[in-house]
Amino acid sequence: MSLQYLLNYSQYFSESGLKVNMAFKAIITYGCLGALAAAVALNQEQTNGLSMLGTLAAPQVPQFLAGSSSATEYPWGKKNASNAHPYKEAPITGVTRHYQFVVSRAQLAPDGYQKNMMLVNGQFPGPLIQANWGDYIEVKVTNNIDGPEEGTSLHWHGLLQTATPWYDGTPSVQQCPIAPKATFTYRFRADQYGTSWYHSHFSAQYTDGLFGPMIIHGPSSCDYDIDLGPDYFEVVKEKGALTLRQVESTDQSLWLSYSDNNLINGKMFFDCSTANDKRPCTNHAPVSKFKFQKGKSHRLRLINAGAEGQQFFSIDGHELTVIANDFVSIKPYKTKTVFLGVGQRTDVVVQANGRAKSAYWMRSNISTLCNLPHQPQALAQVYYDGADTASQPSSQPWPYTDNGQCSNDDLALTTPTYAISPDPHPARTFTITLDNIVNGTGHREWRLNHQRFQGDFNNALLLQTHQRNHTYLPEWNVVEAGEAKTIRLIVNNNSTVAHPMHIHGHQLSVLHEGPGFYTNQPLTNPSNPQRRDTQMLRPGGHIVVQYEADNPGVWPFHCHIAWHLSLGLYMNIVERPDDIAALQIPDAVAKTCRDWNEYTAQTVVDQIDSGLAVKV
Ligand SMILES: *[C@@H]1O[C@H](CO)[C@@H](O)[C@H](O)[C@H]1NC(C)=O
Ligand SMILES: *[C@@H]1O[C@H](CO)[C@@H](O)[C@H](O)[C@H]1NC(C)=O
Ligand SMILES: *[C@@H]1O[C@H](CO)[C@@H](O)[C@H](O)[C@H]1NC(C)=O
Ligand SMILES: *[C@@H]1O[C@H](CO)[C@@H](O)[C@H](O)[C@H]1NC(C)=O
Ligand SMILES: *[C@@H]1O[C@H](CO)[C@@H](O)[C@H](O)[C@H]1NC(C)=O
Ligand SMILES: CC(=O)N[C@H]1CO[C@H](CO)[C@@H](O)[C@@H]1O
Ligand SMILES: [Cu+2]
Repeated sequence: MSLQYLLNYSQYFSESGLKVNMAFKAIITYGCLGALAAAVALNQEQTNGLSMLGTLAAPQVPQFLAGSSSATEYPWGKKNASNAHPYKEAPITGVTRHYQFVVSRAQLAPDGYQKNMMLVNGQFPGPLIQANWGDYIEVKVTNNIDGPEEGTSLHWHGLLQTATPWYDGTPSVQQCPIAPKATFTYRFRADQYGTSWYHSHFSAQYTDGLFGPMIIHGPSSCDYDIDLGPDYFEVVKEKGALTLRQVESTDQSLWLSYSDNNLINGKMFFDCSTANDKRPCTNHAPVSKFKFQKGKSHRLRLINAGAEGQQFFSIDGHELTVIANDFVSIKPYKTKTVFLGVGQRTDVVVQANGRAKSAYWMRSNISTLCNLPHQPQALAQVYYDGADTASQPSSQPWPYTDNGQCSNDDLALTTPTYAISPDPHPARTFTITLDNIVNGTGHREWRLNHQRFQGDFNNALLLQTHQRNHTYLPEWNVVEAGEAKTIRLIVNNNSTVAHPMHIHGHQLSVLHEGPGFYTNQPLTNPSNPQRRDTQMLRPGGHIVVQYEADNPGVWPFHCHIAWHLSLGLYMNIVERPDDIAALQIPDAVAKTCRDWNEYTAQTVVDQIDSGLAVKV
């Protein structure tokens, strides 16, 4: 670690009001990276339950699934990444992919430190959902969470849910939580193609491991030989969630939340000497391993599934060709490092042109200028065919300096392969301030549009709007866009922290981003701007995003950092209420509310956060 690095790090803490000496904690944890010696390692079941992800035995992903056409012909025929509208021209395949998910508690030690987790089918990360573009996906979710019981709800990140806005999976918005012992079946179209993930949208659950990858096979802007499948990073808090005392405190050093480790595909090691309780811990958890075939090109599907943590991803000695951001195919460009905020995905193709039979480190570093990690560095090992997979790589990282902007790659670099020109005169423009205040009773609040969000699990906004009932409590933070055809959001960040802003039900055309509040600067690539479902908002900066209101529903727009979401950084946008009233919503959706109301009539549910992220 260079001196420069350390100085920047300290400076960040001073700016956010933290004690500078906290920066030195990171140095201690860094020491443990040197201790990556071969030693008694935990087995796969102890670290990841029934998942094989992160091992050399993890199955490769095919280019598409058989079922709707012959095995040699693409199910999407001659549609490609530049000639077919990516949201409106999904092929009609007539195929449904069925999944059965049982959600339950478990104890695993992904990085050596035993954690109470919540899993799908006993796997961490959860099972891979795969479909071809245009297929339907049907997921039957059974809530077996017990000891104690809890509700649950799954969100299919980035999918548009066109014509099925009730299956988006946000409790208090499109449904009530799935009650303990109850089952709810989601059925929605694979309406876009590329890489994404699903995760619980109920309180603490996704930070406890309740998430998994979702791959939708479709055209690609670049050919490749081998699909290595999902490549996750996520941060974990080993030392337990924030206490209520911490949340209520106005002392930032108590209130800001540290992450404790950073994992790739659910694996990393941990320095047990930093643990502060007596749960079982070993320093020798294995890291993820990947196979490369010399001379072949490999597609990696990067997913930032973290609770916080903007990440820099790289592979020593290998360049990355970026081919997609979120569900959007882009014109390929080369880079050594790619930046992902929480909730974002980037697909890269890597040419295996390293030395035969050699090994390299794959790295995902949390930006220490933009986040508060105790241990920012995640490592994984890449082995060429014939390499000794018991040996450690000795490769060196690309030189890299974090500029501390906490922003995605320059918008001018990222051009979608299918151009969509947003209307220069949107019907509605909402200018929204994002800020962070201490309220009248001394509580910390994260706010969008001057309001902290707090959901009501016993009510679903889509269902009440369907009844033409537009009486919304202020804390539900509802913005009514009426029948407007295009919606522009200008978000000014009046806080010193970066936020990955995510929308449901749409892709955002990102028309501008930068430092300071927006002052009508000319738009970037106005005829074909970058589109994505999650866009970084810099500290003190702004984003200008726009979408076509072609999807009647109640759509969340929120920061994807779990601790911020938990303290209210969230709003709902009601889109085309007249069309919502005409929707034919299956009764199973309203039944989630009847079941939840019945359950909560007998049990007191302790909902002390916004309901949507971290239980504090
Ligand atoms: C997509 O197909 C069109 C023909 O419809 C062709 O001109 C174009 O080069 C193709 N683009 C890609 C990225 O394959
Ligand atoms: C990741 O961290 C390592 C160790 O601090 C550093 O050498 C490397 O340059 C970093 N890479 C990126 C892309 O941030
Ligand atoms: C401040 O926030 C807390 C926690 O959200 C809430 O319980 C309290 O009512 C708020 N106080 C005011 C004055 O809004
Ligand atoms: C409308 O919704 C509000 C909030 O959920 C509820 O309190 C009220 O009873 C509803 N009104 C009618 C007429 O159902
Ligand atoms: C931003 O926050 C500062 C206090 O930190 C406040 O004085 C200012 O009015 C805020 N600006 C906006 C646009 O809300
Ligand atoms: C975080 C940030 O940039 N805050 C600034 C927001 O704007 C006000 C003026 O309206 C400045 O005083 C803050 O420093
Ligand atoms: Cu945030």
